[in-house]
Amino acid sequence: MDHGSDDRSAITNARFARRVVRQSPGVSVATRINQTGPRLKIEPCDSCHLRRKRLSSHGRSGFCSVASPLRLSMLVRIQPAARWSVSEVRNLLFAPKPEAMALQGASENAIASGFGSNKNPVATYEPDHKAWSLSMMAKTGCRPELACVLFFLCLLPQRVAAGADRPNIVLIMVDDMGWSDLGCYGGEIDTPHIDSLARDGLRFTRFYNNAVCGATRASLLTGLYCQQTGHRGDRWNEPKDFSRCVLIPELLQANGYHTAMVGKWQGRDLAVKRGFDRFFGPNCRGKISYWDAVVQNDFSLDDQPWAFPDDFFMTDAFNDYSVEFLQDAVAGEKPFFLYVGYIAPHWPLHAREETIAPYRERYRQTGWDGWREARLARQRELGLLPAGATPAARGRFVPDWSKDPNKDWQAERMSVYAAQISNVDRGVGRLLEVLEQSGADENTLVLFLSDNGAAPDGGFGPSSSGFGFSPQANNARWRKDGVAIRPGSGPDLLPGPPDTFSAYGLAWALTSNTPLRDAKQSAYEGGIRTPLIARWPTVITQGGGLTSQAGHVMDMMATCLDLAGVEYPVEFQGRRPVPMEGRSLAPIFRGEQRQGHELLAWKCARGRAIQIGDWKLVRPRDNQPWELYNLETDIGETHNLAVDQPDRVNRMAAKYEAWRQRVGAK
Ligand SMILES: [Ca+2]
Repeated sequence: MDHGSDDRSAITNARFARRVVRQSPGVSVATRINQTGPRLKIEPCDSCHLRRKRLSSHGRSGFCSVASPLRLSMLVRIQPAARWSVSEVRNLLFAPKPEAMALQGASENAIASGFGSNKNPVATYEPDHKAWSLSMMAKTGCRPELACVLFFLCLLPQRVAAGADRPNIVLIMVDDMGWSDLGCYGGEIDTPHIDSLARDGLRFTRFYNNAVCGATRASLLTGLYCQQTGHRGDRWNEPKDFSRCVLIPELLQANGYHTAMVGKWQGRDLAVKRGFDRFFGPNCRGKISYWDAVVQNDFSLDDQPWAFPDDFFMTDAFNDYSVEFLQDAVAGEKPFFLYVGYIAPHWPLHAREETIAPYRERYRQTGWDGWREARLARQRELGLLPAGATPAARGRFVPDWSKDPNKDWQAERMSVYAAQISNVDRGVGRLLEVLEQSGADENTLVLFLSDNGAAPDGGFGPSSSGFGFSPQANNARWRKDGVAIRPGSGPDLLPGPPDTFSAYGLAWALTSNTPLRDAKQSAYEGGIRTPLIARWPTVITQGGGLTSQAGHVMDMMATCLDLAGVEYPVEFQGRRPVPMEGRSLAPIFRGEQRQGHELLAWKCARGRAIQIGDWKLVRPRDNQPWELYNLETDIGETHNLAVDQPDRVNRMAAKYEAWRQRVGAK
């Protein structure tokens, strides 16, 4: 590759930005520049041209470190096809920091300089070349590559930020849903709209949460391990004051996004005090009902208490407000971020009869054993379970379906659970309809995931008590209307209606999590692995794909900031947030191999774990030894290799300990 040849030697801005990302852990840069707007090319500087050096002499940063240790320059070429005028580009390049910059003249020959007192980058538009020449003096003692990276970091995010076409983001998270409940992950539950996201988008097969509601939400919203936010990691609903961190909506709101949330909120402040322009949902501090107002779950609409209508059903209300907020958002001028935090299919098993009915025969005829086998077969067909990969062993204590004496009741439990997911699916369908009708769908990233694996609660057989309700208890204290809950569940007390409170139990939960081991709150994969579907027609152009690149809910912050062209702040509204841990998923959306996390680690309610590549070290309880698995061949964590590979165990255990101390995990 010769520097003298414009096209062959130039590197695109997006490639450069990706290099920056690779070299600057924790820093995210918008890299969609090659998708829309003017296309920029960074070309070798004059010195390089003179010396006819090869591009590789620019080192890893792509900048010249040969010509001079202090003077750096580059040519930014605006493609002739660009639809923005030169002055618009100049404004995009330099508008972000007007106070630090002197713009001299307004013509196309303008020279812009400034960007702080210690560096003096100069940008000159060269009409003959239809290009901006950028040069700067690096600060003495500063690595020139680094200086240039910093310089361009000033430019890139705001360039995109000022554009009119930053993507909208719709982030949908369900609660306690298993890995394979969705049709597109091998399940038998009817989820046509969610499946359509997969058909048009990308499914992740190794994406992780924190095994429980509160811990996952803490990571999701902040880009940090939950312990770094002050959350212990093992409590579903520990209050989060977020004083050590900053939230996605806060940063997007401060950078020109319209932000809205519907659903489960667990913060100390109202959501509208933490970055959301609009909010509907409960501040969830206790067990909830889908049918009624209950204690410890006050609902708000924005900053006002919300009065329950007579025909309230929670998932329907979430669907209605999501649609309303989305309709407002697509009608507005700003790009938007909509976060829908469904509580379904979390227990209690509440659903409308017409939603349950279609499932009854399905689960009466085939139980947890049969559906587990069917899911495994479907997963092999879909490529979700690679040939040779071992699924989890069948739960040791799980009763044999064929011998279960209460099949109709068992089937009813799973039918209500399935109905809850169907209800979410209908809401997703309505949201997609709004996006499509408004034309916003092309440049809207829709993400769908679950906050933890399927929940094991509910027992294997009928009961007369549970979840704090029992024949001896005062069961009328929970609902605000004072109607008592009938405690327990069984053939004579089927789940679903407003005066019941039950869950579907471990047997069904393990089928929901097929082919993974264990369930919610566990550090085995059944606790921490979630489906993640990403649909973004502008960027993910080949639908139906799968990626096995690993990611974590804390990557959502980096992803949102990357796409919005926003830098993670050192200081925000008086807070100095812990540096971001997450990494942008955008390269994966583009079909690239991203530089992933060196490791991922967990301290869950039940167990702790660390993953490095395909290797996973997991300790199911603190008084039990480490177990070692290779997830590539053993997705079900069936064959413990710890005894065979003591060195690997020791190395990974040491890394776990270093991680634990670094993030402050117990
Ligand atoms: Ca949950």
